[in-house]
Amino acid sequence: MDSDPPFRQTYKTLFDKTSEETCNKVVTVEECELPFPAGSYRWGTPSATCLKQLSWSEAFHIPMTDISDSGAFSSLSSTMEQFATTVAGLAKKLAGILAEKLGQKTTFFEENCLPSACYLRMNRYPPCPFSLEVHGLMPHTDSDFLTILHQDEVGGLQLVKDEKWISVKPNPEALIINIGDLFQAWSNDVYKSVQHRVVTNPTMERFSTAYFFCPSYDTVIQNSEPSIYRKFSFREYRQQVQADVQKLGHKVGLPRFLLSH
Ligand SMILES: O=C(O)CCC(=O)C(=O)O
Repeated sequence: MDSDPPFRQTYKTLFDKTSEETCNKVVTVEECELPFPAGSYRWGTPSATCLKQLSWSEAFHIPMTDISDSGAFSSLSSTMEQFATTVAGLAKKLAGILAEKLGQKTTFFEENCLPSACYLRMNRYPPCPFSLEVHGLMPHTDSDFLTILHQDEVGGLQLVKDEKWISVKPNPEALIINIGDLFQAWSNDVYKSVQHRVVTNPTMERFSTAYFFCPSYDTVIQNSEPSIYRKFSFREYRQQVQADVQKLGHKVGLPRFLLSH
Protein backbone atom coordinates (compact mmCIF):
# COMPACT_ATOMS: atom_id res chain seq x y z
CA MET A 1 0.00 0.00 0.00
CA ASP A 2 1.20 3.52 -0.73
CA SER A 3 2.71 4.90 2.48
CA ASP A 4 1.10 8.28 1.82
CA PRO A 5 -2.24 7.18 0.42
CA PRO A 6 -3.54 9.54 -2.21
CA PHE A 7 -6.53 10.30 -0.01
CA ARG A 8 -4.58 12.00 2.69
CA GLN A 9 -3.99 15.22 0.75
CA THR A 10 -7.00 15.20 -1.52
CA TYR A 11 -9.64 14.44 1.05
CA LYS A 12 -8.13 16.78 3.61
CA THR A 13 -9.19 19.57 1.23
CA LEU A 14 -12.71 18.19 1.22
CA PHE A 15 -12.92 18.21 5.02
CA ASP A 16 -11.37 21.70 5.15
CA LYS A 17 -14.10 22.93 2.84
CA THR A 18 -16.78 21.24 4.94
CA SER A 19 -15.38 22.75 8.15
CA GLU A 20 -15.55 26.25 6.69
CA GLU A 21 -19.17 25.66 5.76
CA THR A 22 -20.13 24.03 9.05
CA CYS A 23 -18.59 26.62 11.40
CA ASN A 24 -21.87 28.18 12.41
CA LYS A 25 -24.56 25.80 11.30
CA VAL A 26 -25.24 22.25 10.27
CA VAL A 27 -25.34 22.03 6.48
CA THR A 28 -26.20 19.22 4.15
CA VAL A 29 -23.82 18.04 1.47
CA GLU A 30 -26.14 19.45 -1.18
CA GLU A 31 -26.00 22.91 0.36
CA CYS A 32 -22.21 23.11 0.30
CA GLU A 33 -21.95 21.66 -3.24
CA LEU A 34 -19.75 18.71 -2.40
CA PRO A 35 -19.66 15.82 -4.85
CA PHE A 36 -21.58 13.36 -2.64
CA PRO A 37 -25.27 12.74 -2.09
CA ALA A 38 -27.18 14.35 0.78
CA GLY A 39 -26.86 12.35 3.97
CA SER A 40 -23.32 11.18 3.24
CA TYR A 41 -21.72 13.60 5.74
CA ARG A 42 -21.80 12.93 9.48
CA TRP A 43 -20.45 14.88 12.45
CA GLY A 44 -20.38 13.35 15.93
CA THR A 45 -23.23 11.22 17.26
CA PRO A 46 -26.76 12.59 16.75
CA SER A 47 -28.19 10.37 19.52
CA ALA A 48 -25.56 11.38 22.14
CA THR A 49 -26.95 12.73 25.40
CA CYS A 50 -23.62 13.07 27.25
CA LEU A 51 -19.92 13.47 26.41
CA LYS A 52 -19.24 9.75 26.91
CA GLN A 53 -21.58 8.94 24.00
CA LEU A 54 -20.10 11.49 21.63
CA SER A 55 -17.76 10.59 18.78
CA TRP A 56 -15.34 13.46 18.19
CA SER A 57 -15.08 12.92 14.46
CA GLU A 58 -16.59 13.67 11.11
CA ALA A 59 -16.94 11.37 8.12
CA PHE A 60 -18.03 11.05 4.53
CA HIS A 61 -19.90 7.81 4.01
CA ILE A 62 -19.90 7.10 0.28
CA PRO A 63 -21.63 4.23 -1.53
CA MET A 64 -19.38 2.92 -4.31
CA THR A 65 -22.04 3.85 -6.85
CA ASP A 66 -21.74 7.55 -5.85
CA ILE A 67 -18.06 8.01 -6.59
CA SER A 68 -18.45 10.22 -9.59
CA ASP A 69 -15.91 12.29 -11.41
CA SER A 70 -17.08 15.80 -10.61
CA GLY A 71 -15.39 19.15 -11.18
CA ALA A 72 -13.07 20.41 -8.45
CA PHE A 73 -12.89 17.03 -6.76
CA SER A 74 -12.03 14.89 -9.79
CA SER A 75 -8.63 13.98 -8.38
CA LEU A 76 -10.31 12.78 -5.18
CA SER A 77 -12.86 10.75 -7.14
CA SER A 78 -10.23 9.02 -9.19
CA THR A 79 -8.02 8.21 -6.18
CA MET A 80 -11.08 6.91 -4.33
CA GLU A 81 -11.90 4.72 -7.29
CA GLN A 82 -8.36 3.35 -7.40
CA PHE A 83 -8.34 2.66 -3.68
CA ALA A 84 -11.78 1.06 -3.76
CA THR A 85 -10.96 -1.16 -6.72
CA THR A 86 -7.77 -2.41 -5.07
CA VAL A 87 -9.30 -3.12 -1.68
CA ALA A 88 -12.48 -4.60 -3.21
CA GLY A 89 -10.33 -7.23 -4.93
CA LEU A 90 -8.52 -7.90 -1.67
CA ALA A 91 -11.78 -8.19 0.30
CA LYS A 92 -13.18 -10.71 -2.18
CA LYS A 93 -10.00 -12.78 -2.07
CA LEU A 94 -9.86 -12.78 1.73
CA ALA A 95 -13.54 -13.63 2.09
CA GLY A 96 -13.09 -16.53 -0.35
CA ILE A 97 -10.13 -17.88 1.65
CA LEU A 98 -12.02 -17.59 4.94
CA ALA A 99 -15.06 -19.34 3.41
CA GLU A 100 -12.86 -22.14 2.04
CA LYS A 101 -11.39 -22.70 5.52
CA LEU A 102 -14.95 -23.19 6.76
CA GLY A 103 -15.70 -25.65 3.97
CA GLN A 104 -18.33 -23.22 2.64
CA LYS A 105 -19.20 -22.15 -0.90
CA THR A 106 -16.54 -19.62 -1.92
CA THR A 107 -18.64 -18.09 -4.72
CA PHE A 108 -21.15 -16.75 -2.16
CA PHE A 109 -19.31 -13.41 -1.96
CA GLU A 110 -18.89 -13.02 -5.74
CA GLU A 111 -22.63 -13.53 -6.07
CA ASN A 112 -23.86 -11.37 -3.20
CA CYS A 113 -21.28 -8.66 -2.44
CA LEU A 114 -21.50 -6.62 -5.62
CA PRO A 115 -19.65 -3.28 -5.73
CA SER A 116 -23.02 -1.49 -5.64
CA ALA A 117 -23.60 -2.77 -2.09
CA CYS A 118 -20.20 -1.71 -0.70
CA TYR A 119 -19.11 1.69 0.54
CA LEU A 120 -16.18 3.79 1.69
CA ARG A 121 -15.98 5.89 4.80
CA MET A 122 -13.44 8.70 5.04
CA ASN A 123 -12.96 9.65 8.68
CA ARG A 124 -11.41 12.77 10.15
CA TYR A 125 -10.65 13.12 13.87
CA PRO A 126 -9.91 16.74 14.81
CA PRO A 127 -7.62 17.40 17.81
CA CYS A 128 -9.77 17.16 20.92
CA PRO A 129 -9.43 19.48 23.94
CA PHE A 130 -11.30 16.98 26.19
CA SER A 131 -9.44 13.93 24.98
CA LEU A 132 -9.75 11.97 28.23
CA GLU A 133 -13.52 12.28 28.29
CA VAL A 134 -14.51 11.79 24.66
CA HIS A 135 -14.01 9.01 22.12
CA GLY A 136 -12.91 9.72 18.56
CA LEU A 137 -15.28 6.91 17.62
CA MET A 138 -17.42 5.04 20.14
CA PRO A 139 -16.73 1.32 20.71
CA HIS A 140 -18.57 -0.68 18.05
CA THR A 141 -18.46 -3.68 15.74
CA ASP A 142 -18.96 -3.35 11.99
CA SER A 143 -22.23 -4.58 10.48
CA ASP A 144 -20.64 -5.92 7.26
CA PHE A 145 -18.69 -9.06 6.24
CA LEU A 146 -15.20 -7.51 6.25
CA THR A 147 -13.74 -4.06 6.67
CA ILE A 148 -10.43 -2.99 5.18
CA LEU A 149 -9.01 0.02 6.94
CA HIS A 150 -6.12 2.36 6.32
CA GLN A 151 -5.08 4.56 9.24
CA ASP A 152 -2.48 7.32 9.07
CA GLU A 153 0.59 7.59 11.33
CA VAL A 154 -1.15 9.36 14.24
CA GLY A 155 -2.66 6.24 15.84
CA GLY A 156 -5.68 5.97 18.09
CA LEU A 157 -7.39 2.80 16.87
CA GLN A 158 -7.87 0.22 19.64
CA LEU A 159 -9.49 -3.20 19.69
CA VAL A 160 -10.57 -5.66 22.35
CA LYS A 161 -8.29 -8.63 22.90
CA ASP A 162 -8.65 -10.91 25.91
CA GLU A 163 -11.15 -8.42 27.35
CA LYS A 164 -8.62 -5.57 27.25
CA TRP A 165 -8.33 -2.59 24.90
CA ILE A 166 -5.09 -2.75 22.92
CA SER A 167 -3.74 -0.13 20.50
CA VAL A 168 -3.24 -0.97 16.85
CA LYS A 169 0.15 0.52 16.09
CA PRO A 170 0.14 2.46 12.82
CA ASN A 171 2.12 0.78 10.05
CA PRO A 172 2.27 2.67 6.76
CA GLU A 173 2.90 -0.59 4.90
CA ALA A 174 -0.16 -2.37 6.29
CA LEU A 175 -3.91 -2.39 6.01
CA ILE A 176 -6.11 -3.51 8.91
CA ILE A 177 -8.69 -6.21 8.25
CA ASN A 178 -11.68 -6.45 10.58
CA ILE A 179 -14.18 -9.27 10.57
CA GLY A 180 -17.72 -7.83 10.70
CA ASP A 181 -20.96 -9.08 12.29
CA LEU A 182 -22.20 -10.82 9.11
CA PHE A 183 -19.11 -13.00 8.89
CA GLN A 184 -19.48 -13.92 12.54
CA ALA A 185 -23.07 -15.07 11.95
CA TRP A 186 -22.31 -16.73 8.59
CA SER A 187 -19.43 -18.67 10.18
CA ASN A 188 -21.56 -19.58 13.21
CA ASP A 189 -19.11 -17.76 15.52
CA VAL A 190 -15.92 -19.36 14.14
CA TYR A 191 -14.77 -15.86 13.10
CA LYS A 192 -15.43 -13.07 15.58
CA SER A 193 -16.50 -9.53 14.84
CA VAL A 194 -14.02 -7.50 16.82
CA GLN A 195 -15.06 -4.57 18.97
CA HIS A 196 -13.01 -1.47 18.23
CA ARG A 197 -12.91 2.23 19.00
CA VAL A 198 -10.81 5.31 18.31
CA VAL A 199 -9.33 7.39 21.12
CA THR A 200 -8.89 11.10 20.59
CA ASN A 201 -5.64 12.99 20.37
CA PRO A 202 -5.31 16.36 22.17
CA THR A 203 -3.05 17.96 19.57
CA MET A 204 -3.03 16.04 16.30
CA GLU A 205 -5.58 15.61 13.54
CA ARG A 206 -6.06 12.01 12.34
CA PHE A 207 -7.43 10.50 9.12
CA SER A 208 -8.52 6.99 8.22
CA THR A 209 -10.33 5.34 5.32
CA ALA A 210 -12.48 2.25 5.64
CA TYR A 211 -13.91 0.02 2.90
CA PHE A 212 -16.99 -1.93 3.99
CA PHE A 213 -17.53 -5.22 2.16
CA CYS A 214 -21.30 -5.77 2.28
CA PRO A 215 -23.90 -7.95 0.55
CA SER A 216 -27.04 -6.60 -1.11
CA TYR A 217 -29.89 -5.92 1.32
CA ASP A 218 -31.81 -9.03 0.24
CA THR A 219 -28.95 -11.43 0.96
CA VAL A 220 -29.89 -14.00 3.56
CA ILE A 221 -27.28 -14.81 6.19
CA GLN A 222 -27.46 -18.41 7.31
CA ASN A 223 -25.13 -21.25 8.18
CA SER A 224 -25.58 -24.74 6.77
CA GLU A 225 -24.84 -26.40 10.14
CA PRO A 226 -27.18 -26.14 13.12
CA SER A 227 -26.70 -22.46 13.74
CA ILE A 228 -26.78 -20.43 16.93
CA TYR A 229 -28.34 -17.56 14.93
CA ARG A 230 -31.69 -17.49 13.21
CA LYS A 231 -31.51 -16.73 9.52
CA PHE A 232 -31.92 -13.07 8.63
CA SER A 233 -31.47 -10.74 5.68
CA PHE A 234 -28.93 -7.93 5.69
CA ARG A 235 -31.89 -5.51 5.35
CA GLU A 236 -33.44 -6.89 8.52
CA TYR A 237 -30.10 -6.60 10.32
CA ARG A 238 -29.58 -2.95 9.29
CA GLN A 239 -33.13 -2.04 10.24
CA GLN A 240 -32.77 -3.65 13.67
CA VAL A 241 -29.46 -1.85 14.29
CA GLN A 242 -31.00 1.48 13.32
CA ALA A 243 -34.06 0.87 15.47
CA ASP A 244 -31.90 -0.01 18.49
CA VAL A 245 -29.67 3.04 18.04
CA GLN A 246 -32.73 5.25 17.88
CA LYS A 247 -34.51 3.67 20.84
CA LEU A 248 -31.61 2.73 23.14
CA GLY A 249 -28.85 5.08 21.94
CA HIS A 250 -26.58 2.15 21.01
CA LYS A 251 -26.35 -0.87 18.70
CA VAL A 252 -27.24 -4.29 20.11
CA GLY A 253 -26.15 -6.20 17.01
CA LEU A 254 -25.85 -9.98 16.77
CA PRO A 255 -27.20 -10.94 20.22
CA ARG A 256 -30.65 -9.90 18.91
CA PHE A 257 -30.42 -12.70 16.32
CA LEU A 258 -29.31 -15.54 18.62
CA LEU A 259 -31.80 -18.42 18.55
CA SER A 260 -31.57 -18.47 22.33
CA HIS A 261 -32.48 -14.74 22.54
O1 LIG B 1 -10.65 5.37 12.18
C1 LIG B 1 -10.47 4.20 12.49
O2 LIG B 1 -9.33 3.74 12.73
C2 LIG B 1 -11.64 3.26 12.64
C3 LIG B 1 -12.80 3.62 11.76
C4 LIG B 1 -14.01 2.78 12.00
O3 LIG B 1 -14.05 1.93 12.86
C5 LIG B 1 -15.22 3.02 11.20
O4 LIG B 1 -15.24 3.90 10.33
O5 LIG B 1 -16.24 2.29 11.46
